[in-house]
Amino acid sequence: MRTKKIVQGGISALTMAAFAVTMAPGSAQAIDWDHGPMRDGGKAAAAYFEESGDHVKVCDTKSDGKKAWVNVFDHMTGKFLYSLTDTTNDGKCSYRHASDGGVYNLPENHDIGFSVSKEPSDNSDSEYYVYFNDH
Ligand SMILES: [Ca+2]
Ligand SMILES: [Ca+2]
Repeated sequence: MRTKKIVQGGISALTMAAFAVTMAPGSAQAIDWDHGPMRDGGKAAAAYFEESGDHVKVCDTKSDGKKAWVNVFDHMTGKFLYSLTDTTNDGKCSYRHASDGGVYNLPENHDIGFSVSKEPSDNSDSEYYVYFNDH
């Protein structure tokens, strides 16, 4: 038991060190997220939404060999807009912004739906979130 505890402590310190290193470059983007983390039931994915600029972020939060996946919908029309995925649980995330144009420029004053899951072949834990995009 005693040995096991020491090993766990070592792993956790390493994880925290890796987290601190990856936080530094990310903070330069300084997006103030309105919503999130939006998680699937198994906590394998975490998605975020910032209405001003239509920023969407998804992070893989479980090393299970499956991608973190968010599908974005116009909840008022039911129209599917786009998918965003993050492949590995490495502290880095995937982003989309209104400045990417097209479907990534989300409709203003519409409810926006976010379906958060693992890759579609295994989305049994998917969760759905809706936010009104009014700024
Ligand atoms: Ca994963
Ligand atoms: Ca990642």
